[in-house]
Amino acid sequence: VEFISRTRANMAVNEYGSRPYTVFVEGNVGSGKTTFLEQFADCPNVYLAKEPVHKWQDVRGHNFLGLMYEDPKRWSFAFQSIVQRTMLELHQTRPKLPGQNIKIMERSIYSARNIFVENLYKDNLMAAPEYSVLDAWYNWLIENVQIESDLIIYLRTDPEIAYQRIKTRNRSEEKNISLEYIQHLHELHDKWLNVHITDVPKNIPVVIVDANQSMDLVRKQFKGIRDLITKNAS
Ligand code: DCP
Repeated sequence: VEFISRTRANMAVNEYGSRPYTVFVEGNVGSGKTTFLEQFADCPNVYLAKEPVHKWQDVRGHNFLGLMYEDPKRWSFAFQSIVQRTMLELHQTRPKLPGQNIKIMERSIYSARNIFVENLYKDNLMAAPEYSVLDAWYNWLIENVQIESDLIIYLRTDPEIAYQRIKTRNRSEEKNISLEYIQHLHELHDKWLNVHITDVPKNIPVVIVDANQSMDLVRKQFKGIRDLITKNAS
């Protein structure tokens, strides 16, 4: 685990009804975000805000995740519009139970925009006019809606390893995903969270986890992060 910076961000009182200590878990497709989140499933003080992939797979009967991978030029704009909206909803969601003073979110509106939308546009899979619509919405949202955030955890994997995991898990929509696509997503994650060429929103501290090892070993690193989150939130 490597600490890039560790300034304590704008903290509020952490009691039910007030702002929770908010963590975003970021990393490539197949980096292990779901496994990371699972370790907190039994923590009474943690509210898990999981990425709503199932919602993208069924929007009034339409599987937009599938459509996007089948024909990205036709569907990536519609798909990313849905993602942006559902991510915003997740940012607005408050812990459901008393005592949940920590909120851990899978991804954020920031990675939707800076990684996925950016990548689709750069790879000519999204047209410039469509990109500008999403960008205008995004800019308006981050200016006008308070996106609470205290820490980013970056599960960093080699693209080859993420690719292998995607193949192994065999999510039907992802069957034609290419290694090149995963490499591009990796480069954008790294620019954003590793070398900070792209701004990290509000200078949130970033913890980088080497998520290349087997999930058992990665889980061991998680313990340190778990302690860090608990300590920061108390
Ligand atoms: N996706 C996308 N655009 C976004 C967010 C996600 O195209 N803005 C796609 C990529 C994946 C699927 O949605 O095909 C789920 O992506 P994630 O990487 O967020 O989730 P995983 O389940 O792949 O994460 P992990 O394997 O790390 O648990």
